Parts: sequence; structure tokens; C-alpha cells
Amino acid sequence: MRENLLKRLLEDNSTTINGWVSVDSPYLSEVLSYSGLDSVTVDLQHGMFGFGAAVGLLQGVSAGPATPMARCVTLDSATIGKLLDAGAYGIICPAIDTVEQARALVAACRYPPRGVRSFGPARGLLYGGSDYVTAADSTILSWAMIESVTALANLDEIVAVPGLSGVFVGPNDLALSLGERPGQWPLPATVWAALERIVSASHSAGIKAGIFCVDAESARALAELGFDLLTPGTDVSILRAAVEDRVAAIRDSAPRQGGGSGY
Ligand code: 3PY
Ligand code: MG
Repeated sequence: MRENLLKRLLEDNSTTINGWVSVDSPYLSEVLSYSGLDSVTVDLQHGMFGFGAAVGLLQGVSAGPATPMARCVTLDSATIGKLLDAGAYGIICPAIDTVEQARALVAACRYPPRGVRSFGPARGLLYGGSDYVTAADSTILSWAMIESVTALANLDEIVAVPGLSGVFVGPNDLALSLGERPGQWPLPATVWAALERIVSASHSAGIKAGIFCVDAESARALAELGFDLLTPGTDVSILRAAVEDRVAAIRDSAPRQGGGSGY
């Protein structure tokens, strides 16, 4: 099966960078894949497209060197299986609050007897290769999103779930759940303390920690905190920031203040 290059980098303890697709343009997802990112995630939860479009977006990513991943809308094994069938090499699942949900996520990413994924690899077979079915379980990454106080309360159990590749923090939802405003940088002290705990708990359990970031500056700081997978904003937030900077430079007006939620 075609190697999961993101997985190899993570196993080598590299700090990795992930792109985020939020608009329906296979060409743009292909451009992102050629932009030096280690992986590119097609975001079905908040991206402005549905499942049909996600197939073309994954094709766009897999035309380039970045590892294709998808964020599903919710914890639903049928949809997760379909995204894997569409060629995703990693699943980021929102709102994993309990150990049972984390177990269900891992099971959705694996074929029986280890999991519940149904057979029908479709495009996964084309992208992955003819031995896809035997190698998929050990190739695909599963990321449980930690983004609530309930998830924090259950963190030690969640990170210990066998087969889970890592946790992935949604700092905006986590901030809301902690009673803070999303999109602040520097992060509120309560959110920062939670992130320190998440990195430490996941590394102690032998799994990786990823996070969504508002921009490059915050991504660097979070890499220094120990995160292994950084997502420095979405395609749209990066484009908008670049356009605003360019407009300000031409008009000689005040530069952008930065910040925002990363969307
Ligand atoms: C969050 O910040 O809550 C996210 O889910 C990032 O996409
Ligand atoms: Mg979220």
C-alpha cells in the first residue's frame, strides 16, 4: 500500500504541518498539496461543501505530495468509512468527549475483526494500491478532537484507547466550552493550561497531539509547547490575510491586526 508519509514523519518525531480545505475547489486543494505541507485535511464539518465534493477535493490533494486527510462532520462510522473509501489516509473526528466515542472512532477506521469498517474500498484501492485491504488498518491515522470540558475530564482514558493515533485540539470550541471567547491570541490562561495538559497526556500515552492554529505565529508557539501536527489556519483565512496585507501595503494603510479564529 502507498505509504502514509505523514505517519512516517510523526513516527520520526518530526513536527508536521497540515493544510485545511474549506472551499470546493479541487484545483486549490491540489495547489495546497504542492505547497510544502505534510498533509492536507478536507474539512466536511465547517467546509462549504458536502460529501460529493469531498471526493474531488481528496483527488486534488492526492495529485500532489501531501497526505490526504478528512475531518468528518460527526462521529458516524458509515460516513467515516465512506471518506476512507474516497481515499482519506487520516480521519479527524470532532467532539470526542468520552472513551466510548474514542473507541468507536478507532473501530470506524478499521476492518473487522479489529473494527467495524465495511468492505468497499473504492478510490482507497486506487490511491492506496492492491494490498489496501490488508494494510489499511495500520496505515490510516485516527485523530480524536478534544474540544470540550467533558473531553478534558476524560482525557486520560481517551488517550489510552488502543489504536488511536493522536488527539487533535479544536481551540475555538475548547475556549467556548471553558467560558472564553474563541479566536484569541495569546490564548486565555485556562486554554493554555488545558493545552499543556493535552500535550503531556498524549505523549505519556505514546500518541501524537495536533492542533488547529489561527496563524503561523501561534503555530510556532504551539510547536514549542510540544504539538506534533500544526494547522496554521484554513485556505480561506490564509488567502484573506494575504489579500488584506497586500491591500494595506498598496494603500499604505495600517497593517492587519492579525488574530481571528483561523477561519
Ligand atoms: C475548533 O477550533 O474548535 C476547531 O474545530 C478548529 O477547526
Ligand atoms: Mg471545533
